Amino acid sequence: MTGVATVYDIRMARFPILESNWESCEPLTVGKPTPLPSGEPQEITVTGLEDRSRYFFAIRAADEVGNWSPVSNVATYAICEEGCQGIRGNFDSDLNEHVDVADLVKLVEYLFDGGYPPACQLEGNINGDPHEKVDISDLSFLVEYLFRPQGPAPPLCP
Ligand SMILES: [Ca+2]
Ligand SMILES: [Ca+2]
Repeated sequence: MTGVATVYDIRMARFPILESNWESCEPLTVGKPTPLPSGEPQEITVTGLEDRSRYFFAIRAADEVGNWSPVSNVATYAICEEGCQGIRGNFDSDLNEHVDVADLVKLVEYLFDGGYPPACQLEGNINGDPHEKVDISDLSFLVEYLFRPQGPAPPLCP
């Protein structure tokens, strides 16, 4: 909180970053800033991110004798260059555009367990409501589609 750190360790992952999975996150080295005094804004530009993906970023700092800070707050960023594809409902943004139980799991996590919205927001509005809301009516729509023979398919992407 005071002084100047000696070095940063900035990491990226496709999953939420925690102390426990820090070592499996990818270190960002290109353009990594040299620490400025505490409180000074700094930035790094990350390139080469893949479309239809959500990324997480966090940082740790160390002093001159190698005391590392805990993992920082975790920033997240989703890329959806191509937008919604095919029918809605590919909540987990899998590249095959399948709408299946994996999407149901992600939707339940998002609605009830602090999970993240889909990389492509429109994919989450599975029932295609005009307000583009993602809520429990999308959950019931998806359950009907997946488990009831007469359940209609999600509408096409706009
Ligand atoms: Ca999917
Ligand atoms: Ca909806």
